[in-house]
Amino acid sequence: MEINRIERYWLLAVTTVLGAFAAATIVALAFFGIRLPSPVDRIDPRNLEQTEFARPGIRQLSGNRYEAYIVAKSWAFEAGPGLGNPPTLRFPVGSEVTFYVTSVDVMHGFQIEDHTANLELVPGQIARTTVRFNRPGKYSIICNHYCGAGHHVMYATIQVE
Ligand SMILES: [Cu+2]
Repeated sequence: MEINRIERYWLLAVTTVLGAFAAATIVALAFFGIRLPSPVDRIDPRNLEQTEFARPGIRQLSGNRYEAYIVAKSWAFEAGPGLGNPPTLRFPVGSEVTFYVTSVDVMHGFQIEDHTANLELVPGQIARTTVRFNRPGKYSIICNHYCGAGHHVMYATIQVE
């Protein structure tokens, strides 16, 4: 079969780009510990009472390891009582926090400023990501998925101290 010279260049270019993407993915997985966020489990968003999300909040597992259960709804992140509105989640420097987040109404986003946490919150699915907070500071959690009229006021704060 005869392949045109220009077509051959295009095939080579496309193969090279795809190979570079595959190599970058493998390097990210193997050396940088980057993991794709994946849904952990499903829940019925109309029936939160039966799930861990009935009491959102921060739980200390051991030492510097924490879990945070957060419910996203139009247009706020609910992270438990006593954290303010919008909530401020406080963690000591060096904490490793696993966030479990779900949405009860429409698609929302969950992105933590300056950290590699970026979840898409699909109603009925539990999204999970683990973040280590090594630097003291104030970091915003924002909804980065347009979710309606109050989207721009949907945020929370993480205070690392
Ligand atoms: Cu939004």
